[in-house]
Amino acid sequence: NNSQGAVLWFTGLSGAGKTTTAAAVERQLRERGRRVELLDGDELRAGICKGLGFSMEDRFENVTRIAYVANLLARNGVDVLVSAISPYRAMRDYARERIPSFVEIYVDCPLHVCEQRDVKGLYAKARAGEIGRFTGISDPYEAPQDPQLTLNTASVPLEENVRTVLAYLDRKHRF
Ligand code: GGZ
Repeated sequence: NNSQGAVLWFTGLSGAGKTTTAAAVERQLRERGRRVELLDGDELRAGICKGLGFSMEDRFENVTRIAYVANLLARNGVDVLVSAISPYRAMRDYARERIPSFVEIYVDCPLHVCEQRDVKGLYAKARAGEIGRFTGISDPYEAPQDPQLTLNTASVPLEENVRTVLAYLDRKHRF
């Protein structure tokens, strides 16, 4: 169906490369003339998800709001790239059930690599106990069991992962 946009749902640990990969895919889709929106969990937490913390309930609420907006956009023909840890299987199942064009993309990167990167210094703070409930350290991450795509960002270059996503869309959504 061409009128429905795809929702590419990037899930994975903090620092795994969800936003970097999604942003690179976004650029490629724009170049192909598609209308695209990137919904980034971390950014939306300053906007429509303001005030939410990192308890299980708040993370569910966060993902519920993101899924709602993603679905609105997708049904109007916009491709949506979601970048959110979305650590629980149940919350991703919730999004999948509501979004017909949902594509689960597991951004797979070993914890120790994310921790070495520690782009924002959050892992160090989590290890020091300065941030509680930090995903992968003191809070769970349930890896997808049957994602449409798995992108390994520790061993595969960004460009190759982008090509994998685009090839998938060509195959399944006839972009
Ligand atoms: C996980 C946290 C936490 C805790 C702050 N646990 O890598 P980042 O920094 O830029 O993105 C992470 C972001 C997580 O927001 P999400 O909306 O993606 O999470 S969820 O889907 O679970 O609702 C991280 C930062 O916020 N961050 N504290 N305790 N990540």
